[in-house]
Amino acid sequence: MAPSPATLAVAGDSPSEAPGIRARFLRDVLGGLGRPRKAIPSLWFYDARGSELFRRIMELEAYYPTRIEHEILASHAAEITAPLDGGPCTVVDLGAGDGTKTRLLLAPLHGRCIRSAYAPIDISATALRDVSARMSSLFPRLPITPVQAEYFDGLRALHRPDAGTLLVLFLGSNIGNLEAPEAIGFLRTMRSALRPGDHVLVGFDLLKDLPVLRAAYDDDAGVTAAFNLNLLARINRELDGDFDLEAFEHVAAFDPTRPAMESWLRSRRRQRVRVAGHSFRFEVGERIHTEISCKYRERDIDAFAATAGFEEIGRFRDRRGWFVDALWRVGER
Ligand code: AVI
Repeated sequence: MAPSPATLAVAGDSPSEAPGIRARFLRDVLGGLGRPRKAIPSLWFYDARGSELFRRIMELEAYYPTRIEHEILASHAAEITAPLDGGPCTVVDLGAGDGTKTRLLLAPLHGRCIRSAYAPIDISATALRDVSARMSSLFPRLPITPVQAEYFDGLRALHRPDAGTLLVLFLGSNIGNLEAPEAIGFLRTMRSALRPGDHVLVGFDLLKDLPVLRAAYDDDAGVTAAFNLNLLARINRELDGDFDLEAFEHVAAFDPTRPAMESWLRSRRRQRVRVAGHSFRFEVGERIHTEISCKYRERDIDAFAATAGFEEIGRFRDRRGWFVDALWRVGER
């Protein structure tokens, strides 16, 4: 099971920051643990500790996607931003993180567009404040419009004449954390929230040798294992759970049918766990599905663009062909 597109943007929030988030977390956990094949959506990984662990994952030698996408953007920033030359434009970040990749694209636009602006969209005020502060120290004259909203509401809110053409960034192969039908739904909704002439840059992690994939999702230093197990710690803390973290282990495996790397938490023993007053039984070896990270073929990217109704205008790859950033345009209806 993967995060639902409608809720992707709540990933990093704490209950106190956005009312209703705890209720959604509780619903997902009770519903997910009550199913015959237990599953919890991966968007709940990203509390403060989970976000910190993900930052550490991105620095691991074994976790190649961040490094490689950075390389792609650094070497192709001028070509990626060329279609936006001229008129006013706004770079819109869906899931900005620390903005390290985004700034590679802002730099060429800043000098060339009549007026360029930056609009990170996030439901989390903290994430918005951090990324906005970082960008404004890098580009002191860049207008920054942080939008505190779910992704698509935020995109619609940006339809103002002064925003100009939008370049929407959905990087890091975040799309891969959605099952294919959900990814299509997500892209279609994004398409419907944009106007002709707007552009989208989407990162896709490509299918590659299994040892490379396995090492990326089950690193020797155990950071990915800690990231996965932190979900149980979050449930204990926020939903009054009593998971024994020692009694579960991280499992990552490749599913060739999707294809995707998948993560689970496997029970080391027969046990009962309570969450918010509800009891759940685990057999030895029983697993909770926590994440899918789809790996794509180039033809999958063609199909996504066509099905979601975008025109592809550029595809940017690293030297080894491990990762693609696809640049799409919204055509006239
Ligand atoms: C955020 N997302 C694209 C990462 C991925 O590769 O699926 C999350 C992650 N999970 C384990 N390692 C990294």
